Amino acid sequence: MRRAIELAWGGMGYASPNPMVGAVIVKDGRIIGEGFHRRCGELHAERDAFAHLTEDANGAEMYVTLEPCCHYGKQPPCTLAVVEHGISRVYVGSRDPNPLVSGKGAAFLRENGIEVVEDFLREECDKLNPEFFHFISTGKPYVVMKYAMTADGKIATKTGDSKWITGEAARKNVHLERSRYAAILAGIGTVLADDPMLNARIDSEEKPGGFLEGYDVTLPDPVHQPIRVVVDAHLCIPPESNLIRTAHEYRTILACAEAAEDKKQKLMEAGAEVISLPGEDGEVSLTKLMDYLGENKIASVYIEGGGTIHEAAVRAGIVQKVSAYIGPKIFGGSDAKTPVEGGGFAKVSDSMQLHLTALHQLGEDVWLEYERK
Ligand code: AOF
Ligand code: ZN
Repeated sequence: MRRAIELAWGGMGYASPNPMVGAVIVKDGRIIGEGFHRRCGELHAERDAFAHLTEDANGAEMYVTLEPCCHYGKQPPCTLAVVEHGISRVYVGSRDPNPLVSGKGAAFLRENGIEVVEDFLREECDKLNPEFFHFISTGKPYVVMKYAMTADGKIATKTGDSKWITGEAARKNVHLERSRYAAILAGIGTVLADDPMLNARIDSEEKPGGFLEGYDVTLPDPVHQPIRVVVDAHLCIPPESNLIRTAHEYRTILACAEAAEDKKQKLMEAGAEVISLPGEDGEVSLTKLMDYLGENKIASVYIEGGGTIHEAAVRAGIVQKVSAYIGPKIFGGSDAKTPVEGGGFAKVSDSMQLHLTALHQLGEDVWLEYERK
């Protein structure tokens, strides 16, 4: 099953909005087939493993990180292939919350005389797909709020200088995270200040390290690039910015509140998609934006704010996970920005409550992962 997990990561980014899934077929203690779900719309992991068999699978066992599907979607049911190949026992990691599958896949296998062992390394398998689990049950993207701060909780000095707060290993891990999620979102403040590319810069040839340390993963080549989403109420983004210059190359969505038609037209000609989603306060409604992204099958969003956009996301209640990096520096200064600005909560009892799910050391930096309670 560990091998199946490693294979599953090979679909990082591309499998979305489907889950990442890996499968391994074992006969007499030997691996005779391996597969994974490479890209949404393509073969599921089980059928990919059957397509790579080195010998007949009759009587063999299968390890699969997610309950095999039993419905016709873009692909035919995996359960049929498992039965047809004469598999005797299936070890299943995660359960599939998709109502078309949930429990029915395992039941179908059992009805056909196959032994099914469920919840096998489930916790580890579940770590592959929190985005999918959230998206399939809510129709909304899984939102991750990311920031890098100093040991005294600042994301820039009082003059706005922020390069760099964390070291090389932490920044590599950020590029892995960018490649994992379907979209990356920033506010216009960040775009004007940093002129970022918001792409994933990873060498697929290298062992990925970071959150994949300890796994023998081959990343897709080229790695997946996230869709770039900019929250820009009045369309102030400069046409000569890195994001707009490369909007034909990487899908770029500009969410505005209200904007002049000629500005809109110009940015669309440059390759950006422009949508108007005004909230009651004249700003962009993040709630409407998440609805829009969900309807467009964009299943996860990595927010690399700005304290302003982070505060808006926290206030809108859309954040499912926090990814916090802490660098070994002190900036000080009451005017130096912090990860979540705005008005803030008045009472501890009203604040956003988190579960610490992981704590890693990356070089001299600390990386904390939290889930919303
Ligand atoms: C599996 N193995 O590798 C994956 C599964 O539209 P489709 O046909 O690709 O089906 C998508 C659904 O199938 C998805 O929502 C999830 O429930 C399941 N994904 N199942 O047996 C796989 N990727
Ligand atoms: Zn399937």
